[in-house]
Order: sequence, then C-alpha cells, then structure tokens
Amino acid sequence: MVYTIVGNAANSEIGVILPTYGEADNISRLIEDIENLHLNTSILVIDDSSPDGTAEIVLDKQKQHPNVVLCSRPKKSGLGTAITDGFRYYLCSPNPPRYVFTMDADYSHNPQDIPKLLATMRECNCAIVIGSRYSKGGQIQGWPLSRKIISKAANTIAQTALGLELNDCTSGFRCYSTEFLKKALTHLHSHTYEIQIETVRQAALNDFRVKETPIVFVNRKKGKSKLTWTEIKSYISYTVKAALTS
Ligand SMILES: Nc1nc2c(ncn2[C@@H]2O[C@H](COP(=O)(O)OP(=O)(O)OP(=O)(O)O)[C@@H](O)[C@H]2O)c(=O)[nH]1
Ligand SMILES: [Mg+2]
Repeated sequence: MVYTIVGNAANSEIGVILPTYGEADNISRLIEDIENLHLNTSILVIDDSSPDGTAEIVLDKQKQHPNVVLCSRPKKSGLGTAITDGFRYYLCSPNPPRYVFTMDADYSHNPQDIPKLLATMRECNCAIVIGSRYSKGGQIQGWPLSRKIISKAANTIAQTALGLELNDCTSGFRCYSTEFLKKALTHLHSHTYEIQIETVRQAALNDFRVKETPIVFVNRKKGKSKLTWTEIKSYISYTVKAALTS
C-alpha cells in the first residue's frame, strides 16, 4: 500500500493517534481541543481516504498547527492497522515521543481526559493506561441498549477467554508507553477492533503493567458508526484463537 504522509511530528513528548474514516464533522473540533490543552503533543491522523473530506480538513488545520500530521491510506483498511501504522510512524521517527495516545475521532473520548490518563501513566510507569468506562466512576452516555450489550459481551468474552483482569479491555482511549510499544509492535497483527485485546494481551504475556482510570464515554453525536458484523466476527475469531493458543 502506498501511504502519503504530510507534516512532521518531531520532538513531541506525547503523540496522539486519531484513526479516521468519515469524521469530517468531528475532526476539526477534536484537533483544536487537543491543541488547547497546551501539552507537548503531536497529532497523527490516520485517514483512509474518507469520502466526506476529513483529510482536507486536517490539511487545513496544519496551516495553524504544524504539529499535526496526516497519513492518508488509499482505502478503508481497518481500525487495527490504522493504530499499528500510527505506532510504527512514531517508533520510526528520529526522536519518538515518550507516550502515545490512541483515541476515537468521533468525540466519544473527551480530550479533557488526556491529562488524567497521562497523570496515571507518569505515577505508575506502566505499559498502558486505559480510559475505562466500566471502572468505578466510569460511565457510558447515550448508547442504546443493543450497543451496551455488544460492548459488555465483547468485554466478558475477552476477560473470560483470556483471563484479562481488567474492567474495560475494549476501550480505545489509551495512553501507551513507547518502551512497551517497541517490544510489542512486531507482535501486533490485528486488522480491526481486536487490536484493543491484542495490545493488552501482549502486555500481560510480557509482565507489563496495565492500569485503568475512569472516563465518561459519550455516544457520537455526528457521523456514522463503523462497527459492523465484519468487525464483530473478526473480534470473536481473534479472541477464540488467542484463547486456544494460550
Ligand atoms: N483509519 C480508519 N479509521 C477507522 C476505521 N474504522 C473505524 N475508524 C475510526 O476509529 C474510531 C472508532 O470507530 P467508531 O465508528 O466510532 O466505532 P465505535 O466507537 O466502536 O462505535 P460507535 O462509536 O458506536 O460508532 C473512529 O474515529 C473511526 O473513524 C478504519 O477502517 N480506518
Ligand atoms: Mg465511536
């Protein structure tokens, strides 16, 4: 696949990966709100040639914010590969950030929670800090019952099949230490949403610590969900195979 990368994320302490497919209504505000935290961040948008012009909005934002990088991929290629491409980009940069965040670009994850996850990471010096919807103090707002059931089932499957002692192993709002990512990257092969399980599993297998901090997750108000049966089947298939081989 040929990727186009525009921008430069050099010398930031924190890298933020935003995977996007059809997030034109959300991306501008999200970038601004991350910038307004005034942390030493760079923002890497991994966009799969969204038909709604997400990439053009990001290119426009670069004029004001040179720390915004756009990686354009030719076609929709899955959340898992978007995240691992983001990890690869940061790890291959001349001066990688110390911490790498992943968050959804639909505004379900509040950028105001970034400092909270970061504080937990700095305190505990762990591999991953998860923004957890299911820890005490965490919440989900605006999801219909059907979506809550899918999320709970996905968590229960991963917890029981793989023995993961986490309240929320599927949350995509995370802070990773670069040290952990360097060790884990070659073992990450997920195409879609199972990337969230594969990463915590790698941490567990290699005795890295994972911590959770509560977040309030708000259902997207704009744009469409990309979660389909294809992603659900891929998630179940990964978890079952991982359980059988562990
Ligand atoms: N680059 C890229 N990004 C993706 C892909 N699939 C999903 N995303 C992005 O990943 C994030 C999570 O996807 P969502 O559609 O919000 O999925 P979800 O959060 O599980 O489901 P809802 O919030 O209920 O819609 C969003 O920022 C999406 O734009 C993909 O194939 N490629
Ligand atoms: Mg979402």
